[in-house]
Amino acid sequence: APAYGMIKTETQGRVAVITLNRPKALNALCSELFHEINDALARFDGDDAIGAVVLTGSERAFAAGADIKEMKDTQFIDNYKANFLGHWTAQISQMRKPIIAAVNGYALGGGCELAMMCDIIYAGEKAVFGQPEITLGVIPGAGGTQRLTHAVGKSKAMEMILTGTVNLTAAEALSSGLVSAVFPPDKLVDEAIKTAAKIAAKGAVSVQMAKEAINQAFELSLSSGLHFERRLFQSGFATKDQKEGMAAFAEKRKPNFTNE
Ligand code: CO8
Repeated sequence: APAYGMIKTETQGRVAVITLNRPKALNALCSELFHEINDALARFDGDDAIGAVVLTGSERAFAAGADIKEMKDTQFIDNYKANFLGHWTAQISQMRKPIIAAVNGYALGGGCELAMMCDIIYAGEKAVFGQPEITLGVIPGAGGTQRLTHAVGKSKAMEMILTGTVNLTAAEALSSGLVSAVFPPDKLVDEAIKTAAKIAAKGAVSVQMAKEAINQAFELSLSSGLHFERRLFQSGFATKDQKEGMAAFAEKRKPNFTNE
């Protein structure tokens, strides 16, 4: 593995764990940090030995947003030409393998957006989700106005983003559907790894198809989405994993998926 300075990576069986490790700035997302996240994500997405990824931070902060000090003096023309934020988010948006965000502490601004780019979010009991960009004179720039609205509905998203100070606790994030489970802070990452391991033990092709189909629910009409799902479902019968999974059920044994 490459020598990273701002993240740590490890693998546990078929699960890869990426830990943001810029504690002095509460994991504020600077170019260097994002470059490392993207590099690790690309590496794990291309590694057949990995079936799912867990992305986490520290107990104090998942990430306190984009690095305000780094971007404060940048100009429109440079951000526009470099497609600022677009180039940061391309890799994570095109990941074929599932990513679970394990969020302890602050997930603010770009930190909340980074969590929402993941496929599943688990929260520690003290997690805080918020979009404070308006207090800095700007708006969310990496999906906050879109993904948060899908997750928690218009009124709550408006309240959070327009005030910049109405945040969600872990319990509120759970009841609004932004996260799917809440755990004690010290158990959070292990629980995320457990779920990731469960997913990584399934047939990788069906996992990838399922993720692709669910994501189309945000893009397509119902009939087009159902059509997309049905075609993928039908093509599943071209895989060895389908034959193996159904044979194993009929023979009352555990399937041995080969990801083909
Ligand atoms: N950028 C740069 N440095 C930061 C950031 C940040 N976003 N957040 C915290 N830090 C630094 C602080 O400056 C401080 O550094 P130093 O010790 O050198 O002064 C250190 O981290 C510790 O922070 P605090 O002393 O402030 O710690 P507190 O416990 O008092 O407060 C808070 C914690 C509430 C999280 C506070 O730090 C805070 O409000 N941070 C800023 C939160 C924010 O406004 N985030 C939004 C940023 S804008 C954004 O994200 C745009 C979207 C871009 C998309 C990104 C792509 C995915």
